Amino acid sequence: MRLDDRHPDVDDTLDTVRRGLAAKPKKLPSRLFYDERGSALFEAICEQPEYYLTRTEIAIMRDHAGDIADTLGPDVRLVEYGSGSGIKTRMLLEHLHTPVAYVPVEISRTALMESVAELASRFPDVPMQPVCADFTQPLRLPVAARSPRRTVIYFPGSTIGNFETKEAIKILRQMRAEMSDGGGVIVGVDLKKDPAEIEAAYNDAAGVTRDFTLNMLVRLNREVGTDFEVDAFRHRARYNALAGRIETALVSTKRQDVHVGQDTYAFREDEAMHVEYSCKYSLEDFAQMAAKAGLSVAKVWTDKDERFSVQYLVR
Ligand code: AVJ
Repeated sequence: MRLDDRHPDVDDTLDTVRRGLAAKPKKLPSRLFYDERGSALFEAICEQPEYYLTRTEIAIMRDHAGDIADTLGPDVRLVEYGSGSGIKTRMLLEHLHTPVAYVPVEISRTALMESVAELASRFPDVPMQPVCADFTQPLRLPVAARSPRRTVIYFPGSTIGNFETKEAIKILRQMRAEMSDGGGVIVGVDLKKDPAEIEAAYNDAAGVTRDFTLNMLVRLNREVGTDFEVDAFRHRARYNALAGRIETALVSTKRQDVHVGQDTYAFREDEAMHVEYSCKYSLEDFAQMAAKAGLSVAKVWTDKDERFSVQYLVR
C-alpha cells in the first residue's frame, strides 16, 4: 500500500496562523486541531457521555448499514473525507457488495495510517488507496484498478458542520464534481435539538473538549514556534440558536502578546479567537443547502429520537 502524501508543510501552517491572527476578529481554522494528540483527544471526546454524536451515528450504521449498502449497489469506489478512527467505515465496508477501492483522505498522517492499516487487515480484498491531504482542496483521486460502477464519497461525523454555509456548499459542489455522473455522497449530519443538550456535548464535565481546544495552541507552539501561553487561554463553546451552531473560541484570560517570528499580535483581556463552528441542521435546512450545490437528498436514515442523520445525496 502506497501513501499519496500531500500533507501541508510548516510554511502553509505558518501562513494560516499569520492570516488568522491578523484577522478581525481573530480566527484559526478547526482543521488545526488534528495533530496526533488532537486526533487522540477527539477519540476521547467521542467516549464522553455528553457527546451524543458519534454514539448515535454508530447506532444508525449498526441498524442501517445493510440498507445503505443495498442503496449504493455493487462495485462502489468508496472515498472517505476526513477518515477518523474507521469504526463507521468498517460497518459500511462489511456490507458493501464487491467494493472496487477504499480511498481515505485525511490530514493527520498518523490517524490515516493507523485506520487504514486496521481496515486493510480486516478487508484484505479491498484495495486501499490512502491520500494524506486537506480535503477542502481539489483532490485528484488515484486511479482505480478496476473501473467503479459509482464513486461514493463518505463524509461521516457531521464534519460538514464545521463549515459555514458558503464553504459547506463549496465542498458539496466539489464532491459533486469528484463523484461524477451516477455517483453519490453519504454524509453524517447532526440535527437541531434542545440547545442544552447540544451545548453539553461541547462542554463535557471531564474537560476533554477543553483540552482538545487548547491543544491547538500547544501544537502551534511546537510546530511553528508561536509562544501562546496556553494557561492564559480558556475554552468557550456556546450554542448560537439563531445561526443553529456551536461556536467555539479560545478566550484570552488577560492582556497579552503572542509572537510569530518577528511579528507580534496583541490580545485584549477576554478577547475571543474563533476556532470552530459545529452547525446543526433540520432535515429541511440541509436539503436546501444540498440543493444549492446541485445535490438532492435521495434517502435519510436517523435514530428514533432524530438526534442525528445519515443522508444519501445524488445529482
Ligand atoms: C468531528 C467535526 C464532528 O464538531 O462535533 C468535537 C469536532 N469539536 N468536539 C464536532 C468536535 C469539539 C466534531 N466533528
